[in-house]
Amino acid sequence: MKIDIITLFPELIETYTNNGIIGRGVENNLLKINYVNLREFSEDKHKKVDDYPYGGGPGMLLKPEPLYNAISSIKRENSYVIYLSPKGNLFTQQKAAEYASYEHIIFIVGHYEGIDQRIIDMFVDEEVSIGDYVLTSGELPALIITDAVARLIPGVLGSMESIVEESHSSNLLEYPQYTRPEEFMGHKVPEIILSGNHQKIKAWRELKSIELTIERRKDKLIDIDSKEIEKRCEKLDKIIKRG
Ligand code: 4HQ
Repeated sequence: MKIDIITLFPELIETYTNNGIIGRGVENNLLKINYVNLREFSEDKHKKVDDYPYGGGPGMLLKPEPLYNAISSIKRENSYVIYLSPKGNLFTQQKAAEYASYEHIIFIVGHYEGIDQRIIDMFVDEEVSIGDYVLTSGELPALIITDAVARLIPGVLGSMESIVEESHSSNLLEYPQYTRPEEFMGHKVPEIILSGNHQKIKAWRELKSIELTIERRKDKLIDIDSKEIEKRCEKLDKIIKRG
């Protein structure tokens, strides 16, 4: 997979993708991340890339011509063009999995008040938002999506980091985890975790995941019959309490 990021501040994001797990994935040729400096595509002698909005209003917009030139320089038959904006479709793990199968993703990173609508209408396949808050620019959203997508590319996560996301628990929040020492400032690790009984530990973890999801994120469970959840909890409870 190749990811192109059209931005005014390539150096701002390069540091992140050159390091850590993503950096290793790039080094191992599992994905390619390329930066396109929008300023280099300005036709203006002052390298101007922004202008005032027609009709008035606050802030500046990115002009269409440099964006068109930048997109044209990299767009291929199989490119998927994403514009980051709070108006977009909400980015989720499901979307990350979908994007991970694409051959080429182009991110258009806006600044100021955004970009000329005609670029969105003519060249953008999807407007995507990372959440309901307003940022100063699209660099962080592009990085966040790149990060979530990259870790799903086979081989990017090493055996140390890789977690097999079991289909039945993928919609649940993660269970609590503990490491040494057994007792920390008077607080003990739950006994069952130390029991060595893997079946019981597995059941306890799933039960904790379900409880936590009901407590914090009921919205993740709307597609599941609450009777089914109840039955599952009873079954897990029986395993945990078995003699
Ligand atoms: N932006 N999810 C870029 C966002 C945003 C978001 C605000 C996008 C500023 C220029 N992007 N514009 N939330 O807050 O993706």
